[in-house]
Amino acid sequence: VSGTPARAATSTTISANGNSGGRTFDGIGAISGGGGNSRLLRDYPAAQQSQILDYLFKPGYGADLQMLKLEIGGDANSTDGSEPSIEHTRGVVNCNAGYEFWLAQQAKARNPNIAFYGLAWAAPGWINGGFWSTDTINYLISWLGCAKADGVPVTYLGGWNERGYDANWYINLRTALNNAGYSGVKIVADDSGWDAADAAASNSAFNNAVSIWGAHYSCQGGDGGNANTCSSDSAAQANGKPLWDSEQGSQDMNTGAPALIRAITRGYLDAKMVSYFNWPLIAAIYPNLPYATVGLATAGSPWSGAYTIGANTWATAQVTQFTQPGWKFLDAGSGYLGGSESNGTYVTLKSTNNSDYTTIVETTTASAAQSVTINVSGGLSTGQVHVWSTNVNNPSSGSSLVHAQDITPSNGSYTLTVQPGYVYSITTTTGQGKGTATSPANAALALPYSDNFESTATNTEAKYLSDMQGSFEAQPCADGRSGQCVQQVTPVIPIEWQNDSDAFSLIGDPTWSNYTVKVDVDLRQAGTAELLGRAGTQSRPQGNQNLYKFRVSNTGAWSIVKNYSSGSSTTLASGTVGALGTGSWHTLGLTFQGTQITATVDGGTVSTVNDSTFLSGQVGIGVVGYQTDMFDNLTITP
Ligand code: 147
Repeated sequence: VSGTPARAATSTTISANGNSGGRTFDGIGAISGGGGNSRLLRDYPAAQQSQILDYLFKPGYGADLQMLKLEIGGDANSTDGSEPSIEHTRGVVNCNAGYEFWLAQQAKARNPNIAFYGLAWAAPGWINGGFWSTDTINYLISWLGCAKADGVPVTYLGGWNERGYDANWYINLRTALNNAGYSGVKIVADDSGWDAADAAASNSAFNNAVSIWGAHYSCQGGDGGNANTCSSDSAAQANGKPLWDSEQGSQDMNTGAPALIRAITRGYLDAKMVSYFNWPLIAAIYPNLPYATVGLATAGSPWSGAYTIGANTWATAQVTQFTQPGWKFLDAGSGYLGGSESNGTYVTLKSTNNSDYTTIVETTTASAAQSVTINVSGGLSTGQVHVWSTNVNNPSSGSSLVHAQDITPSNGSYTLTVQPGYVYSITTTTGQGKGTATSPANAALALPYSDNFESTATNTEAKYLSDMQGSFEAQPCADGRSGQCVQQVTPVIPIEWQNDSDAFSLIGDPTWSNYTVKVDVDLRQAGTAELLGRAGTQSRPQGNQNLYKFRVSNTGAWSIVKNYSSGSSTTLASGTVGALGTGSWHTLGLTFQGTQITATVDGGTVSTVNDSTFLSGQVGIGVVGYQTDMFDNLTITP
């Protein structure tokens, strides 16, 4: 037999020595926020909602997250939506706002040890002095009060997502937290890069105020990239406080799994980072929004209950189900297979009982099988080890979180073979497991669909309605109408994180094609309201979306506008109807039939235009600016 002689397999000896030094592991988390990404999970049918939550949080079932970062909603778009603030107007606090506290309660019910971390992307516009102000500090303390009242113990608090730092603000935040009874809340700075840690070297007051240095996308590649290597800087490593990869990911739930596991192991090896937060937790968003398959799972179909658990869930489980926050990395048991990054990496962590340990080996960059020998010493258990594996390079449900083998060490030593493209967890612990719940089939939302908002509680969001900018919440109807309406309740432009747009909210199935959408509107101030139809692909920022807008103002001025995801727009028709005035109810309508678009006010046709650009899409309501207009009786009929 002739051919290429086989290369000698790489072999690596790992020293699992309980006496080795290393940093403390703080845990693996994910981010619900930055934002709007968990929105539709709230409206899932109870059975599937519970299954999805189990896959994310239930110990021994799925991702088994050890931490959860929550967006502190600021009424402005933070990527895939606008999360509601607890305080739309100064002094009026509603601790039931939005879905983050609900999500945290669900996480805590499944894992009482999960740790919570709050971070703001945007903030309400009543705040004086910009984000780095005393108003914001007081606002964050109000949010902590809501968290406490809602049974969500918050351990970590950040500043402003990816907007750098103001050292004096963090110093003042520390003092204010202490004075308000939150001395146990640890400050993370600055959810951007490592500059804050560098500055702390020559600013002891700042250094004393901060407990953790959290930087974003410290592993190469970031948004859609590979994360082959990670970095922090020497000042951050010399500082002594924990270093966190406080946001990383932005990867498809399946193809992102190799980068996810690399960021965890190489985050420690290359950058001494002891925590990893995946962005985002879940893509519970409409499929026409950006990042619709990015997260640990997807849940974009609340009417059908369909969901998908991604390989990112199983890559996460390979760490979370085999460790606990507070365990220690063992530096002697952590490194590159065969001394080279191209073969893969391994980290070893020991339990707080100084006996159990887990070695995580990833071979995502390897091209051949390798041999790994583990020598156990320094008081660690020499008992049987259990080997679990996930094929992350070519994921399938059958090859995810598989209990592959059990090995009994001989004289504290054992050898196993690892295949390329995998993550292995080699552990003395038990209790791991893989959930078995399955998703129903996906289906479109059937028409006709309507909501008169009567069953929506005051200050909460209407079913399926997903805010993109501003905040739309149920309120008792005004101006002579009884019952519940939906009101745009963000009265002034927020302190934004992403660019401004009109305040608007989307609902429905992107596959809807020919339909009539109607909504009653009450202009509460002078200005223009919008009815949106055939809303399709959205790109960033949120105003860049393929859709048609029917705009009508209190003066009666109207227009039909075609808006593109590129950001450009064209007015298809415009004119004037009888003045709508303010403080009275009117009905706006849009009918799409093939290429014909008909706009109506109070049942009378205002205009018919022909346009063939967008042939299907969702509906939406909005205002041009931030008026607190009211909407009622949304109907979509085929
Ligand atoms: C992050 C934001 O913090 C998230 O809210 C979300 O918008 C996410 C989408 O990818 O983006 O910001 C990033 C900042 C830096 C990188 C990637 C995302 N990066 O350098 O690759």
